[in-house]
Amino acid sequence: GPLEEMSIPLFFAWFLLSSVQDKVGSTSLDFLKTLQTLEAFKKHMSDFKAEKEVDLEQYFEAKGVLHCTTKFCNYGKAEGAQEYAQKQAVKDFYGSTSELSLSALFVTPRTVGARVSLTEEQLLLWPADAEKEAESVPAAASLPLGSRAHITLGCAEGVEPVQTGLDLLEILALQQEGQQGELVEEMALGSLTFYGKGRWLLSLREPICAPACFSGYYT
Ligand code: ACK
Repeated sequence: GPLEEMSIPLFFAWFLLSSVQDKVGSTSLDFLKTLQTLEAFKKHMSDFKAEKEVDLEQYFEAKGVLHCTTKFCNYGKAEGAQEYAQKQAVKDFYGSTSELSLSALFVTPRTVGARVSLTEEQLLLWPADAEKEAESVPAAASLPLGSRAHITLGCAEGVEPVQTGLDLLEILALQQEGQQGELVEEMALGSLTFYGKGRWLLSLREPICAPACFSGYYT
């Protein structure tokens, strides 16, 4: 009935605890600030369809509370939403806190995000078809489970946050095809690689550990 349908959230996710929201947000801003000072970035600025200098801090807009989506349910209307909400692991872990490992930061002309490397236990909450559902990135179907796991840190004007995971999959698919990208620079935070078309990936030397609570988002 309608009451049962209403109990399925817009999406399930790990929500970063407030103590680390600011830390992750400022690490992301520092990265954008540094990136746009690099000559290598300036050289490829036209990928961002900016005529002169692009101010990445202005270019990307934050999208609310930082989280790592496991399943977009659209209140039960999305494919597989009911089945997901009824999974035993979802019930067991609902409301529990675990530590997300942020292993890379990435920037494209559409989004800025963090890659999340899930543990075996966290993968119990990962939908089996999350990577296959990324129709715009066909090669993603053969990537390991959990490859799409990310935190959206910002979106360009007119870009929906669902794009962040697709941008990450695109980069990982290139890596899988053997495209190593162009190692641009060793930064304090880690090594920066360019994959063409405005796609930049910073592999963090020390992953950022972010405690997060698994829950549903309703409003
Ligand atoms: O940044 P995100 O992971 O991308 O978090 C938001 C959240 O759900 C609420 O919109 C994600 N999202 C939206 N649509 C989809 C979709 N079709 N598949 C997977 N994730 C989605 C969005």
